[in-house]
Amino acid sequence: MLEKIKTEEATDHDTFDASGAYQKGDIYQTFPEVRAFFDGPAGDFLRAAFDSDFKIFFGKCYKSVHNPDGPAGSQQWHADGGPGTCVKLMWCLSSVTEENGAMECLDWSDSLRIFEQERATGTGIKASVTTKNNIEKRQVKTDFFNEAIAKSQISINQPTADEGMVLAFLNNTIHRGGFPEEGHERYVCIFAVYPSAVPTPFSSYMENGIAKGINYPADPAFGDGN
Ligand SMILES: O=C(O)CCC(=O)C(=O)O
Ligand SMILES: [Fe+2]
Repeated sequence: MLEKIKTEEATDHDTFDASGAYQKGDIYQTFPEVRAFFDGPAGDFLRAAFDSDFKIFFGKCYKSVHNPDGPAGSQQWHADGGPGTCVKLMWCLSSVTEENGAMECLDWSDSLRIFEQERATGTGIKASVTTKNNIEKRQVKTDFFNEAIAKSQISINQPTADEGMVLAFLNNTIHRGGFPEEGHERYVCIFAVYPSAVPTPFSSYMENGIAKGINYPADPAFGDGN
């Protein structure tokens, strides 16, 4: 899949959009590799982890490159804030190294401790009351996470590996994308998946794709019956 993308990139200069997202088609519809991933090992893993069927809320592919302005967005400490059952799967198409921005992740127990501190200090509430927009609100939380992580002894996990590594993490684990150094780049697919009461609607994915629509599903039965 990475070879195909790189071949495309060599002739096309708009394979990825300004945010780094692949924009030459829905990745489920475009890449048989993505379908095989869920038909095979990812599907087996998810059914075992959830002890149920699974469904895909969204999937995308993106390329991370060095940003001279410094870490931004998901490269800052955050939790995704979706329902607690949401698992993120990151499928690393390229190798991931500290230099090219391997993701960093806290243990769940450390994430919970920091959320407890956040609640005790009223940081989230203060941010909602005193700030005007979501970017500022996010920054207040990021500052709080930065400080909480810096002053504690908690360990930061940063798995690195050759291409093909798959990371699974609870969407509310505190994490951040690594920051690619100059001249380094990283290609990954990211999927948000949920447990499902009905078998995975693969044919609907093939028909409609798995691009992100809304931020979070309002209903655990989203997509059922398609
Ligand atoms: O690009 C990264 O490593 C971070 C990804 C991330 O924050 C997410 O998928 O929720
Ligand atoms: Fe995230």
